[in-house]
Amino acid sequence: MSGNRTLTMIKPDAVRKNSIGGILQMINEAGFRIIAMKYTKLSKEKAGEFYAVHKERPFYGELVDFMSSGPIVAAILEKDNAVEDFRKLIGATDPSKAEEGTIRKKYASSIGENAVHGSDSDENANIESDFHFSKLERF
Ligand code: 3AN
Repeated sequence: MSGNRTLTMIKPDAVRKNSIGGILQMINEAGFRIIAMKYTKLSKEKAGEFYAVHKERPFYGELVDFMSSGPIVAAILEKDNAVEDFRKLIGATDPSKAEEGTIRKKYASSIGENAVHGSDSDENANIESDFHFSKLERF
């Protein structure tokens, strides 16, 4: 059975462009409820830890530098079938391939600076939620 929670981050590029409000509106209008949320900044070390699964990829260094380049918004979102439905809402990793009506189509500028993160499995949603939030920060 698929789970009902996912973890998102509004990335530094979208925060710099003042897109937090627009992105949160799209998330709420798509039927996701916010369970936890914080405005924070990842150190290089924490960004490296978050993306450790991509350690061997050629873009890992770039990704860690970018994700620690400015503040982000992290949030846990709730909805039936959350992981899959949120991946649909954010659109393809490469914004030039993202469908009309998706967050990345509207707010992302490149494959590296692509505005939002969404967990890719229920297991990772749990791991990533625990990375950002204690149990007491969830409502
Ligand atoms: P997604 O975020 O759609 O799950 P992943 O898991 O393949 O995509 O990649 C994680 C993150 O790594 C992406 N959000 C993006 O910021 C970055 N990334 C992926 N592919 C590239 C690439 N070819 N060049 C630079 N950054 C990339």
